[in-house]
Amino acid sequence: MRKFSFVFAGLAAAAVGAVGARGELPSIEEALVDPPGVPAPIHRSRPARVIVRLKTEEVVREIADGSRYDFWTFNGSVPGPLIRVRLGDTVELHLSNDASSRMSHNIDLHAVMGPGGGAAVSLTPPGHESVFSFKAMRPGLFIYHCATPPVPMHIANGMYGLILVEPPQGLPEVDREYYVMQGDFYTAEPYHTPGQVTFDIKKLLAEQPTYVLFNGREDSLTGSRALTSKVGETVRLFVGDGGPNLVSSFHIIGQIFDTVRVEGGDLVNHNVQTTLIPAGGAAMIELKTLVPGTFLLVDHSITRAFMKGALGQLIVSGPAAPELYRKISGEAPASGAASPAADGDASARGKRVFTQICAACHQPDGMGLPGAFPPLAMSDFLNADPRRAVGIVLHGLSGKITVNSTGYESQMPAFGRRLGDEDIADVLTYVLNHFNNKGGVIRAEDVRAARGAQAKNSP
Ligand code: HEC
Ligand SMILES: [Cu+2]
Repeated sequence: MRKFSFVFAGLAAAAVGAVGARGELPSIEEALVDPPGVPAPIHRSRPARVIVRLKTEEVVREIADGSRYDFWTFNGSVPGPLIRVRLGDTVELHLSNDASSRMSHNIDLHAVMGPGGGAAVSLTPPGHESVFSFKAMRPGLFIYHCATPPVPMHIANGMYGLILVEPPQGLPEVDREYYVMQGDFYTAEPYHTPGQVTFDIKKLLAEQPTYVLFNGREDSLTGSRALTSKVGETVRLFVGDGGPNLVSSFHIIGQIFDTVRVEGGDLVNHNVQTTLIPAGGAAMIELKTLVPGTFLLVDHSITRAFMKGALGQLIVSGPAAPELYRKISGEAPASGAASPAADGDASARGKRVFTQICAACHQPDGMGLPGAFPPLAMSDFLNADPRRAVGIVLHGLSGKITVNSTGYESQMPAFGRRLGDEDIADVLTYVLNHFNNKGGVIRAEDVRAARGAQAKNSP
């Protein structure tokens, strides 16, 4: 971050030199970046005229692996880019609407003091542009969103983002900054239905979302797209909630927030486990990552995290810190000659994946729930063909199946993107060697091979 700031300070200085024809204020063109990225901190001692260009675009994108949705966006991403200005800046906002759009769009920024937060002067038909300016008169982290009727629909389709108004002295320096926004999505089709899925007004009215997501897509912040940090570094998260309906009980499993700028304003709280983020509100969160590992970002209205997609990862790398966190003893590794009893790591990982993911549906005791989730305990279906289970975890399962003489016709989501080969191998090995199942080993190679076979078969 330090290196970055230096470069940015140089650029800003160059731009400040170029005082525009408008007079007093020097003009700066804001360089926007895609989420979860954030523009570099501002190192300016004076206000400027900051030119921000946003373009509304209606784009078809994946909402989850294999499910596509027609998003309405600012600059093609959900959320739109984070805008970063300084207190006292005059922001000149250029809102263009792509010629291919079907809808008119506008923008309401909560950082604006003026009718509609700018919406009153920015309604823009497809192929047109509106320009207005406002002075950033209060510091803080603010939402922006489209406010074109029907407002809830424009927001539900992804039209929101954040604008940060830095105080003159800037924010405390940190090693990393990230940008995360929660939103709720309403599709006519059930969670994880493959193919094109469509907006559902009835679910919107009932405030019963199909998906609750960070950054507009399930798994937008997991695996290779996870947020990262190193042991000993400080991380700042700019977290917003676009809604349209749900508030977020934002939490990171295994972390404590050192500092929360509550609701994005001046109130500073410390040592916070879960912070409430209103729909149409935000929070600035700072934490120091002290222990290596994978930490899950969740809405702690936890059904949303494990069954509607509100799950991200912060992966912290670096040396173990046994003085802060270590295992002293635990249950014996999986029993049975065929189990990887020697590999305590694999067994622990298998159990962890089961607890964090599978238990939500199949229940902690593996017994399932009548009429909804089949048992993994003593499952004749599983034991008949353990390798088939690799494909089930990778790609999900739907349609009628019979487990221990009971029929189920439900849907299991795919975990092929969220879980790595080892995770899947270990969780299945764990399940096969617990809950009175028959034992057996699934190896990471088996999972890799199953992924490869799928890739060859799909068009
Ligand atoms: C969101 C709920 C959900 C989660 C989470 C989930 N499953 Fe399932 N699973 C189901 C449903 C529902 C079915 C039955 C699908 C059907 O009816 O076609 C199923 C079926 C199965 C089956 C085959 C049936 C049986 O009972 O043997 C296996 C094996 C299985 N799941 C393993 C797992 C594993 C391992 C995990 C964790 C990585 C997991 N599931 C996570 C919902 C879930
Ligand atoms: Cu709109």
